[in-house]
Amino acid sequence: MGAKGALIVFEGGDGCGKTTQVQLLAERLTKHHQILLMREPGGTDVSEAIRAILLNPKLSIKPEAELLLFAASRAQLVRERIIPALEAGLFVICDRFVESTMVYQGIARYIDLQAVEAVNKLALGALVPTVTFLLNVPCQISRQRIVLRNGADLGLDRMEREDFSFDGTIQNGYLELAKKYPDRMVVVDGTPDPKVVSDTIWGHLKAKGLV
Ligand code: Z5A
Repeated sequence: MGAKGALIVFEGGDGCGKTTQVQLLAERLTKHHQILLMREPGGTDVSEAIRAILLNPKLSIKPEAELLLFAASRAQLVRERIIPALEAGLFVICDRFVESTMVYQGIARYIDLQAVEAVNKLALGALVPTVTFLLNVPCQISRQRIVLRNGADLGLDRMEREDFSFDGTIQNGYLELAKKYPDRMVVVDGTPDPKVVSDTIWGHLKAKGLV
């Protein structure tokens, strides 16, 4: 594909601190590189329209349809934004990516993982993330963070209303994936102060020669 930049992905359950870490990394990286921040699902007009469908609590979406909607959003994002940015030498930081689909649609929704991988591959083409950070936070702590952030009524979206979001399924699913793919995923303890987590991530990027 000839990309010159790097694709840095943040993964983890709801409230694990991805968005916080994306912002902190962006502040540091921007002193060294041109960057592009993306979130999934979203990031293009088409992908944001799909996001609105996917997170709408009024809709009941079948698991296979959900999988394909996430993949459609990603296929558009990859081709319209990510690949051109990488080819222009930018560092792209993405809040969620293919591992979210493996865990939420594959593990939590019980869709055959090989089918999920095949769909992910179609959405990605030849693109491979440079590094994926998994922010590991126990689900009780993530839930407390969401309660603190959203207030007692939670204001949950369609995915956050699912039992699996805060019962350990997602956290354990991610840890299983990280064991299976140690070359592409780096597990980071997401429980300390955000600045400490950010320093750990920076250390990994340094060790990989990316910063
Ligand atoms: N989904 C899927 O099923 N399949 C897919 O392929 C993809 C996604 C791509 C997207 O929701 C949903 O789509 C998601 C998975 C599914 N749903 N679920 N359930 P989203 O984008 O709206 O939400 P999210 O990705 O789950 O992010 P979030 O809820 O906003 O959480 P976060 O970004 O990980 O955390 P945060 O916003 O940085 O932090 C949460 C709070 O904790 C906030 O108040 C922070 O100030 C606080 N925080 C952060 N870090 C710390 C530390 N270190 N200590 C203490 N407090 C902290």
